[in-house]
Amino acid sequence: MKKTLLLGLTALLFAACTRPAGSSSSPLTSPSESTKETADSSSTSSNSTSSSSSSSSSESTPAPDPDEYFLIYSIEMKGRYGDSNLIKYGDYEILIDGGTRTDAPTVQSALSRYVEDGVLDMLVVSHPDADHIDGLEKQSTFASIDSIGMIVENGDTRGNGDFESLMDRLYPETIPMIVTELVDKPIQVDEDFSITFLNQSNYTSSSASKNNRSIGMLIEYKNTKAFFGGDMESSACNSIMANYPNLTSEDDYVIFKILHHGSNGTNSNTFLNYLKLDFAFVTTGMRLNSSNLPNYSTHPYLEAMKRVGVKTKDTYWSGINGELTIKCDGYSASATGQGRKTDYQYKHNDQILTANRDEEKDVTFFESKYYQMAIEYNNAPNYAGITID
Ligand SMILES: [Ca+2]
Repeated sequence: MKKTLLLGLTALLFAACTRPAGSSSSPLTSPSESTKETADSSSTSSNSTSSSSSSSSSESTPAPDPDEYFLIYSIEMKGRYGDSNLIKYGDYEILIDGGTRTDAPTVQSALSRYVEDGVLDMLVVSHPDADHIDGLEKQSTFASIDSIGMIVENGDTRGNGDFESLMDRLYPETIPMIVTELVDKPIQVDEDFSITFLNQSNYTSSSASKNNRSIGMLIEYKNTKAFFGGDMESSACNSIMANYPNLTSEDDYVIFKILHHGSNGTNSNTFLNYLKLDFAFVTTGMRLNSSNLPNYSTHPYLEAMKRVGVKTKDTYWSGINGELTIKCDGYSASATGQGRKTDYQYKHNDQILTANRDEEKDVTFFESKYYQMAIEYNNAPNYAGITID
């Protein structure tokens, strides 16, 4: 990526799109300061989930510094589908999407706990579908946020009027930017951490589906590249692959937010091969069937998750774990959950059982009873190498 432009351009961007309000939006203190508490609280339960995720680091890379990392919070969604993720690097936070209206209190809670300086440095709306933007249309969501450094939208006017008027009322000093103004101009938060908005042809296509106009972002930190693409479907994925033939390499540690809540119509083998992923997670509300059992024909679709599992068993879902904290030191990542807020049931030996929330706080998707049931009844591959006892 073009890291040469950066520091000066970033300063210009921030100066151009914001008028500072109250507290400063300037990045960064040391990430070790404000994230220490989370790191300490998560270190006691990372056990087996973190052990297998460092395989792709090359032998020549330096030993990771335990005080240097960034975090991704995959927020537990309760609404239909729903997508909201908060990224935190020191005092620099990026919120990507805000879930459904039902999810607004949960997103508000995450913002109040993790944006300790009251400055949300970047807010990205991947695309204005209800399950991504409605949670951002309630004033209460932003109760703890004094200012927003930067707002980025994809320019789609279908369904974002309420969001724009709320932002204009709450944060009139922050002028929303359209992603086409930002593509390929990395925002360098410090020498290690950068955000690049990726170019794809659908941003300017009025005939493209809303999903296919989703914003593509690459977050880079040391040896890690984390890809976020909202609800991108094949047209958008094809455009990304054409525009960035070498977006990642085998030497990178690649984190992937599974596209479109784990839709089966996207997350193709071609795209997964292209990304060379090492770690994956999906954000979507759990939609059980009428018997309170897993529904493998909705998000996240079993077939899509099976494709991801071929690439990495380090795959997580906040629907299983509850609010998920993904900690990445630049060379590998680990995940821990807070425990989900609702129950689901699963079938084993034709008995209906309730999955244990505490036991599933830190498990991978493939270790969960949700997936283990599919091994028994849907011939799903046993990626985790365990069986229901
Ligand atoms: Ca901040």
